[in-house]
Amino acid sequence: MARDGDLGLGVVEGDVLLDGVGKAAALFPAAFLAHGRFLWLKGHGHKALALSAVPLLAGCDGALSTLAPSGPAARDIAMLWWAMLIGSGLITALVLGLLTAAVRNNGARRSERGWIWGWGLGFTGAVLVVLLGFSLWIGERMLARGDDALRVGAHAAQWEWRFTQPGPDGLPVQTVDTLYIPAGESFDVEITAQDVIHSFWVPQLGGKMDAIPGHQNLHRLRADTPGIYEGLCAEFCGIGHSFMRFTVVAYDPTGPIPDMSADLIPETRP
Ligand SMILES: [Cu+2]
Repeated sequence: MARDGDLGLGVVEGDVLLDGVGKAAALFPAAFLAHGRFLWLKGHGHKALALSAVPLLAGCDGALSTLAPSGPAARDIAMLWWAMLIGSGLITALVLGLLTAAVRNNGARRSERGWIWGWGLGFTGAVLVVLLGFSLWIGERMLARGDDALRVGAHAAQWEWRFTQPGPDGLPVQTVDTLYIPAGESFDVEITAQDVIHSFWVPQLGGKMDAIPGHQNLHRLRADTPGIYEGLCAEFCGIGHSFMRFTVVAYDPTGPIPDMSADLIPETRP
């Protein structure tokens, strides 16, 4: 049987990479303009381009944005995302430069060997190795460490999330679609599912982790500050998939545990 987190590591990395590539393709170069890194560009055309970035960048903030991290795992993912955006931007610039040079070359022949082995294989391979190493390093940092961190449960079923966490008297209580955790402390989520594969995701706290029937994945997270964090199922799991939203309530651990009565699962319910 796979060790806890083994399967999840691959899931996290795959999602991080795919999300990064997709968002990089969608936002570059507009993101750089709006973040003021290439403000030497002058002229009305560039102003129009910068203005066009505004609606795109509106998606960079908000409760479900990976670019508004509120915990160490989410910060690592955001850092990887920015690294991939910058890297893909530089490679795009390189390819466009080579394309321009080829068009201006007027048919003069050059050695193909250096291009194929140097740029085609060497450069591409180096970029992929660096990105793979970076994503593995970040994925490793997200694994549960086997220490005495608080453990909570997340059980996915069509179409709700059932959470288990310490209640006001310290005993475990089950809630539906709301998870209560102390802010500023690392905690591990034991994630599993009842029927089909779902995926636990709180974008502001960390990456995605699959919820698999008959298997338990551990996911280490932390919320830096008290607040309300939005979560959702990130794996299409059937016709009610869009209903599988949930809330993470991070409370001040120096104060009382909040009242959970509105979210408790009735004992009469199967
Ligand atoms: Cu789903």
